Amino acid sequence: MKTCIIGSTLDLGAEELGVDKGPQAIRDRQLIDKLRGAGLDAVDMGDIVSTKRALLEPGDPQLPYMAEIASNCSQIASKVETCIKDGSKPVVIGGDHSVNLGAFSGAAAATSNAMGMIYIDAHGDMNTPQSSLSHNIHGMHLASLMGFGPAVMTNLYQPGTKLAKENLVHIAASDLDQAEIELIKQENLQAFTMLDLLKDGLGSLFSIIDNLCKRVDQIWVSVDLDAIDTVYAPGVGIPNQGGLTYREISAITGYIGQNCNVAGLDVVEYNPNFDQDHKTAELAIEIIAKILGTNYSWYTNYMARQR
Ligand SMILES: [Mn+2]
Repeated sequence: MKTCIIGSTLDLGAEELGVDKGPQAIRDRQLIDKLRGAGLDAVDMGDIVSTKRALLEPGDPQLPYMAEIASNCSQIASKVETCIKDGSKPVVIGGDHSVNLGAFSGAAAATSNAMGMIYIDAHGDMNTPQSSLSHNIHGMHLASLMGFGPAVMTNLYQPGTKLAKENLVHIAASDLDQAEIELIKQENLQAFTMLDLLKDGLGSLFSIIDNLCKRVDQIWVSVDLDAIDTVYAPGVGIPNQGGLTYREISAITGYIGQNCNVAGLDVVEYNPNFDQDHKTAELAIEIIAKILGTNYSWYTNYMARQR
């Protein structure tokens, strides 16, 4: 299967932390070789480089650095659209989570059919400039893909809503803001929280994933590494002490890869400054390979080296 790797150094949607170094740090763990070893025909398309924060004016305090974020996201969208139209699966590596605005917009543009999204994140990313306390754009873009937010976001790349709200499944939320809780309730959005996972188990989640994957033609998967417990994924901006275990994230991503028609994915918020022994980067590679339908794991990687 052809796979194109698209990096983005965008960090302007978050606090200045180091996620701009994410794509290169993941490449440095032999990303391309490992994906090829798993049977994927991976091609590195390079990075979409964002202008450094120090060289920019923040602009509108409600939407800081929006112009540069929109520019980077539009370039991501264009590459993602081309990649899908070429019969390949794009993998967008962030950068902060606002890269998902570009990635999903490009994926939606590549197909006239309904595109669903499975969104794995400790946070909702469903604020608007009015409701956001931090005003960081990486906390707003998911709402904007569903049409809630300022026109500069909702009409990015192409005018109009990119994601029908019934085609979202949000997984692993533990830290939702009040405005996000209200939006989920009011719009009847599907959110399977950490509490739901503890209460109902993975079986219930898999039924929800099955329903979505049967209903739409293709699925985009977005993985914020901060959904994963800090024991397994320390290399993120917001460490999560109650996040998904290795067993859970590998089961969920494996299930998606085996049971859904995945159009592409993004893996975001990797911060090499906080990683320990590269374990978050290695996990990111495993997540990518699993969502693309391979059985990649430490074990299969080890066995491949024995041949
Ligand atoms: Mn996020």
